[in-house]
Amino acid sequence: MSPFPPQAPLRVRTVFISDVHLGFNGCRAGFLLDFLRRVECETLYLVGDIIDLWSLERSFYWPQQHNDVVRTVLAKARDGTRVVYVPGNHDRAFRDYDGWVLGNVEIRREALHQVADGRRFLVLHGDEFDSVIRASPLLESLGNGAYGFVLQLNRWFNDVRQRFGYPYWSVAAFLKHRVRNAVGYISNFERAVAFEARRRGVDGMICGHIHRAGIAEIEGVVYCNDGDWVENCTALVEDAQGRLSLLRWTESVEVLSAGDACATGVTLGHAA
Ligand SMILES: [Mn+2]
Repeated sequence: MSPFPPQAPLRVRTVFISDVHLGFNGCRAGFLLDFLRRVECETLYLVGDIIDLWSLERSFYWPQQHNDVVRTVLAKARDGTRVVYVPGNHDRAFRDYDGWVLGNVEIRREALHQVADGRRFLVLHGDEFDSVIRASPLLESLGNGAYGFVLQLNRWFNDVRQRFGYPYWSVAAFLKHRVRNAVGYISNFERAVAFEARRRGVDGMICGHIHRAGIAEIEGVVYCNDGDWVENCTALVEDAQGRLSLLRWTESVEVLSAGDACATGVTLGHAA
């Protein structure tokens, strides 16, 4: 059941969406178009994997609705909405344009967003944490004698980080921090994100990538994942007071998580 009147615009301060995968036939562009046409915001963050260049390379697929999504976003940018595009791994090529403004859309490798109540959130796609997460099951099976492996991983990981202009981050220290919790991929991802948020001295992190929407407070920082428009059709929105909520926008609208103070994370669907 929709908590909003059917035709009224939804007015929020900020909208975060990611993992739209335009150019991939799994994209739920119709629902997204409906959402974009109904929502009014000061700032729209596109948190990566907006255009699926990997899929387009395999086979070209670009229906009218996907074009309409692009046009709707560009129209918002033209009409005064600040649009910030933080590319992901499926649209990695756009990372080369860090700092550029194309069609009123700001392209950023990552962004810092201050919510209305003053808290600062780092906005990035989330594939930055893949290497750490893939390593963890290996590490668990290797047990204590795995230092050589960890150091090699550390070297490789930091080579990648350096390429993207990140400072050094000790994988070993991170693994030590989390290895006690033998938990699944999602939890590892959330913890990696939270660890990075603390390391960077921000109040929280807003990301996508794993196609699993959620808001959770993890060891003093707020983890927000805006989900995706392939399976879950979710958006993260900030209201005028700086509260962050998750919406699922399909034929109906559900508030999955209202206000980010909640300690219970909302999770949906599977990682992708
Ligand atoms: Mn991704």
